[in-house]
Amino acid sequence: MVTLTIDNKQVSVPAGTTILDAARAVDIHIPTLCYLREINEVASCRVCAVEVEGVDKLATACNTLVEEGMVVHTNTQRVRLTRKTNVELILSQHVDHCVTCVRSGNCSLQALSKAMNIQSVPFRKEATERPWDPALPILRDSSKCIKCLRCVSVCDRVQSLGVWEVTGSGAHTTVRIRGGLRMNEASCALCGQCVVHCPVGALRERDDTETVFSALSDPTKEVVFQIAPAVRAAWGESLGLSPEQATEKRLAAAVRALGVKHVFDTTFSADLTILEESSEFVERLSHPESSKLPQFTSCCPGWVRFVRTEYPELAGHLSTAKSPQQMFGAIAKSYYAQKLGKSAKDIFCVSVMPCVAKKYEAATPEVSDVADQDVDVVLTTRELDRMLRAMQINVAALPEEDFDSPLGRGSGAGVIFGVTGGVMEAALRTAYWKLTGSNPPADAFQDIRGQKPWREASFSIGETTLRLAVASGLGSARALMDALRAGQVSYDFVEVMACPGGCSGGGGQPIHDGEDHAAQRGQRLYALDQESPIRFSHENPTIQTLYQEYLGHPLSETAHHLLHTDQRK
Ligand code: HC0
Ligand code: SF4
Repeated sequence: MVTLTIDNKQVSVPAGTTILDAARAVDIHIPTLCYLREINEVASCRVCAVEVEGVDKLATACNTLVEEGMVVHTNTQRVRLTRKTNVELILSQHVDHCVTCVRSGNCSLQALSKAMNIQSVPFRKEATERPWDPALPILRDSSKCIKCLRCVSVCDRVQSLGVWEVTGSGAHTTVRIRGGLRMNEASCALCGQCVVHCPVGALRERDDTETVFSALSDPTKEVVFQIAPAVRAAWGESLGLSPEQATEKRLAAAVRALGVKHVFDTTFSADLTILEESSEFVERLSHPESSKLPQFTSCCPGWVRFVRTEYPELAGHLSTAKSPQQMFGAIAKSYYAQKLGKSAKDIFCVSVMPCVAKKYEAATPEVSDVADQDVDVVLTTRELDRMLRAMQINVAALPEEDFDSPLGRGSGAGVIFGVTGGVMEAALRTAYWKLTGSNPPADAFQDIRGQKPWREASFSIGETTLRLAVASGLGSARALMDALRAGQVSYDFVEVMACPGGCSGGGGQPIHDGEDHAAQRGQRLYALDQESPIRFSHENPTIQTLYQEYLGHPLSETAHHLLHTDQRK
């Protein structure tokens, strides 16, 4: 242990601790801006400056390690003025259009400026905002970039894609797409991790809320909403609701309060995905000579994009099952349209997703089979928040309501799609039933749970032993794929989600700067699964009816037409 003094308090911490963490251990707050634990510890903003006795220059607390006998002051006049000057310098490089900025009220620079009582900025920068490339769901506004380098580090160190690079130095430092490419030319997975780690409004998702408001006021449209599993674990966070208030049923009521008549649940089509994907898996297992094993899950568009661009020779391992989002769109515009006595063009299908890449997926032609786009608009969890605010809805006061029928009912297996490992676990519950004719205990496969970025398990089902792997975060996915390609590992089934923690930690979820909420949200989904009266996708009565009335059986011709795609295209 190392003992030091911070603001006259004695503190003992393990060797290798930073001054920042040592201070936090005794409740002394040192502000930070660019810092992201274990991801970005470059001290580029110098907002965490502190004075160390006997050292001339101020130290940066986030990356200076403690030393025995060190005496640190975090709140002297010199420290305060230096921090203030550093923030003023950053502000002079940042176009502060706060009133129209999507991050206003949730911006670390705005909060610091207020905390440091900065009331004017000596220099002002001109706005150089670029127009959207409408093909892409992510926009970078370089006039708001504060060169904290978080996007560079997250994309490089967590996602292994290195889309961003730094050029120039000093006041001329710029962050740009590597090699000066445009975003659509870069190997971006569109995961949105750079967006959720940007402390300001320099990176954001395309805002599609007005398109949805227009559809809601169009009397010729039946607006059908689907809400993704992981949204229920996070939607209340930015609306100031406690977890007890932010229930699924209050979420259904909130969406209905926007004027939506058909409030459905992607958990329903997650069950449908499981029926198709586990049937495909059992099929591949029974023909190992001619089948591509391991089978890869295919519901995460960031992952699918990653496989196609980085490992195209392995794209045939992706399940042909479409994602729950796209299956929902196809069923809403065919089966459900018929039930309403309408045609596909009358249905306007909106999905609320914790994901930015889902906007791209919905616009991909090969996953739409009923209309030009089976899902018309994808909103992130953050955009849902904006719509509720724009409509002045007091969500906390809404009584709980049920989702609509029939596409509003899902099983606990469908709910856990939103947490890393959940798709695999849900698929195994149904694969077991398919292989043995009876259900396993619902929690039989829980060894695959956890937040370890790449984990393995094996389970015996009847005569068969299955070797499984789960990864979340594309850096872990790359390690797994490289090992697979080199023959160092061998699996039957692999689940990958592009975002660390799975959809719970998705790039469209509420932003809590520098904090990771994925694991906590995942626990809420597991709790909902436990409480669910149906724990198996194949026991969802709505799914059973859908097959009886419309699809026939899993992998039928109709199912192939509506629910599958060639992921190698
Ligand atoms: Fe998925 Fe996801 S990607 S797991 O398959 O949860 O269900 O489509 O909606 O939420 O985004 C499912 C699909 C989601 C989430 C996401 C989740
Ligand atoms: Fe990198 Fe994901 Fe951002 Fe694309 S969306 S630049 S892959 S972090």
